[in-house]
Amino acid sequence: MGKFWSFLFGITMVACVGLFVAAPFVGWWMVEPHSLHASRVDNLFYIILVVTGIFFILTEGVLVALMWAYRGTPDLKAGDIHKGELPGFIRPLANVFNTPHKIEIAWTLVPAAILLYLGMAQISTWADIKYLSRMEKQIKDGESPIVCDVSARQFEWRVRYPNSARLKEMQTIKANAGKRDWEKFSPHYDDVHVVNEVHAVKNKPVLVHLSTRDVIHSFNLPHMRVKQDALPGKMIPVWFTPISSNVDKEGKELPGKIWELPCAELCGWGHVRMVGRLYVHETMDDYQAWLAGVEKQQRNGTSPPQAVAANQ
Ligand SMILES: [Cu+2]
Repeated sequence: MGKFWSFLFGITMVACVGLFVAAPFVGWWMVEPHSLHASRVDNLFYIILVVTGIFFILTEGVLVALMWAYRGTPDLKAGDIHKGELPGFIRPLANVFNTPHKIEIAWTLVPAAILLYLGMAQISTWADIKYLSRMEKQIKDGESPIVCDVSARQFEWRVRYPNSARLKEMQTIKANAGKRDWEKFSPHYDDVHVVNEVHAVKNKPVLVHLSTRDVIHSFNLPHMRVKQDALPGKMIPVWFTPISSNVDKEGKELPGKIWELPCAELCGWGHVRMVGRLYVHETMDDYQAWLAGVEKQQRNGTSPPQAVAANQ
């Protein structure tokens, strides 16, 4: 029985590490990144993974070794001093941190230093992804983002786009008007409404005005490394630039290129089926062709019933 616990903890540690090593090869890892800022988010993720991984192995290793060294033996009675030997690899550490006071200083200062580093390391990435003023700088002069309005509700994403005529108008406006433009482009009777579909163009910034009609939802585009909560009463700008497309000329998804938009906040009983799709068109012409198609459907009253409902 004495060896049982150190075996159990040892096997758990090896299994956890093994799972991380095997995950990328069996498709259990993160989805492929396809946006401009994705690699920066991934780098932060890997830094944290390495730090936590090293400390997980270190602390579990010490735990397992000590459980082994000081395992119970049948002749051990309560009050006996255990004859176990400190495992060799812990000895140098144990010689330095030989009082509870020193150990406590170490386990306070080391995590504090690491947390401080992680806090500092993410600042510029966070600012570039989340501060609206940075978005305006990232968009080149004379280029306007694809703008849409995503309003979440139990249990779907309702998306509103400016129609073709207004899109042309918007494309000529200086990009850094990003936020202010929205005042001008607030709901119009001829806007294009779709449900659970976000459309974008390769290498073109997308500016989503995110809101919710009921509870908190979370707008999550894993392939874009975008995740933002939609909060009641707030309109939150979200932006990203896709760097690859996933649909053909007809707007159909290429094989293996289904990019989902799941809700990442448990928002009620239908949460699991609250999944939209992201369609990134190769060119602006393809996007406009798609937009014109939906407009025509809406004019003729042949748009899908959901989209009609969204119009009301
Ligand atoms: Cu939701």
